[in-house]
Amino acid sequence: MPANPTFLDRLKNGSPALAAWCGLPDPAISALLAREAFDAIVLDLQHGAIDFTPAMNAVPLIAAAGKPAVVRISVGDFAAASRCLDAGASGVIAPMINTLEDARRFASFMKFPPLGERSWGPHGALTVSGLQGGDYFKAANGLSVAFAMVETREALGLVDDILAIPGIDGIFIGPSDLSIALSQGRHMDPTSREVEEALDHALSRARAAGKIAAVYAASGERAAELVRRGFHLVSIASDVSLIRTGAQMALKAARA
Ligand code: 3PY
Ligand code: MG
Repeated sequence: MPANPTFLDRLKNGSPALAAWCGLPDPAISALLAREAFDAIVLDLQHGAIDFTPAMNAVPLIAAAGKPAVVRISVGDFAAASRCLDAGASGVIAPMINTLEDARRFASFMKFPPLGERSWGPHGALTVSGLQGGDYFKAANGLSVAFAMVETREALGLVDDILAIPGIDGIFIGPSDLSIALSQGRHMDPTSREVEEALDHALSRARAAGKIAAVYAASGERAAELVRRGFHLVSIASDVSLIRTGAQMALKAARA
């Protein structure tokens, strides 16, 4: 690995990365989790209660802890992907990528020409990266990791073609939505047999394409299992569930 590895180098060549998953609206929460031993912090703008401005305020706080910030944008809000990068995010996760057109549009907002069509304005990113404009421009496409979410039957069917798009660095699998899709709306079970098979398939296709395979895990135990299977990046639980689990454990101990 290079002496100053980018987030992409780290994911490709380092040990599997574990990310915290944050949706609570105060940037202090993601800043606090960034000081724990997580390798990255995800800010969830799709389902989290955190809005765009506090999420962008969290990015430099996460960077100050030496950790990459990764933002999950809302469905189809590809223009927000460029703004997250402008603020200094190291990666963006785009949910519900169901067509090649979705994937191409997402990639185009993530990468500067000639790869994509990102426009210039990296105000926070210059501070976070410590680079001057011209140097940032040269490095930027390698500094911003584009994750296309695979969480529907359509995306699973197109996984090789999504992975083949030059500006897409990897896939991020959403096992809950995938379970709803694969069961045709019959259940939500992120560890169902069909989901497990789909996870193995998508993981092996990403590895064959030389791209990143990332996935959401509801618990530390599930994250350990997914790391063992070979995922490069696994996000764990959420800030909400970490608070609830901590509270339940403390109360259980106090009442024992
Ligand atoms: C899913 O499991 O569907 C996700 O999007 C992960 O949060
Ligand atoms: Mg989902």
